[in-house]
Amino acid sequence: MKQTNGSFCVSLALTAAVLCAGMLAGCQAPPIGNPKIAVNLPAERNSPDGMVLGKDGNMYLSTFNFGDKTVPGAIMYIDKNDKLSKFVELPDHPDTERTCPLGIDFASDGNLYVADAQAIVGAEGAISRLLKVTIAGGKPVSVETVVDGFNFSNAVACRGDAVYVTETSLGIKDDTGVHHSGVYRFALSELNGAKPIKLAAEGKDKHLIARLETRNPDWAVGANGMDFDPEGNMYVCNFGEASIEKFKMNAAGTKPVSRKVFVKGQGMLCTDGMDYAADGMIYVADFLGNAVHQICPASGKVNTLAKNPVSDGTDGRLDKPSESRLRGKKVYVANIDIPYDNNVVDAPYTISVIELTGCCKCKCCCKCPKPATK
Ligand SMILES: [Ca+2]
Ligand SMILES: [Ca+2]
Repeated sequence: MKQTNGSFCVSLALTAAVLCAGMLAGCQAPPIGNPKIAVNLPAERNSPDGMVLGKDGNMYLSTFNFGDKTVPGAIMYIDKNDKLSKFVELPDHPDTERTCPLGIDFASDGNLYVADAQAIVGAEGAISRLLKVTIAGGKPVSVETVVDGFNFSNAVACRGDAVYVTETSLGIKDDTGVHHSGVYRFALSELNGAKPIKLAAEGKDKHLIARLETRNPDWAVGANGMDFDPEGNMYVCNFGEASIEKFKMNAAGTKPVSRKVFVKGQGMLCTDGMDYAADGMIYVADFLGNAVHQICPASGKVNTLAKNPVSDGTDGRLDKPSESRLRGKKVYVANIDIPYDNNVVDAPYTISVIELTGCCKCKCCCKCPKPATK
């Protein structure tokens, strides 16, 4: 954004120097789309991230507080009327006395699995975790650590009898400028709170089923958002490459049999949280671009639904979005609003919503016109 704004200012200066001077805000690109505020978060829950639509119709949401570790990480839920309630608080990590929940998903056992990414607040060592929230009768009954030893657990996606977790850094030292990350797969039957799996370091663990490489000197951030399509293909965001990689899996879903870069760039500056949604489209949050994109799985065409200069979140403006998930015709966007990429953590703290109008699919998928937003 800096370069874009800078060049725009230079061209303005050549033709209208007086007008440009002192009007830096006027040099910013105009917003795309018109997101609104779906939920105003309480100030202490100022870092929202992972979301998943429950079978009960509620949108479940992970939250923590980047700057105040005394606020417990928690899973909240947004009901059909966009009312926010607490589902469960998460137990602190014994070393850091905090939890930093990012990706979440429900598995076929009915329980909720949560990535506790200690690394996002700068915790050192492989102490990030996978937590299991056991649910009975729709209520949380316990929270346990089931996998320990991630460098940076991030997205969680469940399919069949397994939980898949992206590892944003494998902790492999590489002097060639390549950042290594990957995807772990755990069978539900392996996950036991009484005896958590302890991952082997540097990508040597047997649960690692895919490796990704990122070559971005500014953003050495690898595997991030992840989801599956109805056929069982696995899509993984490669954050620093601004790409999504598609993995065709074997019949059992235990490992990929082929892979390709499915989409890259096209206005995306990075790929963060991702949803292969019920309308057959992919939604991806672009933290660096401060945008939300819709991608057609058939063509790989990127349609930017919303984008605005980094903001405080007023009126639903995007404020460092990290996840976007569809419910009905609405795309819910978590504005994680953490102090990276020149962002200022600032009130309000919000979940934005983008209302889709018309058909959700693009021309390559059906006969409907290009999707529009209002
Ligand atoms: Ca904000
Ligand atoms: Ca902000």
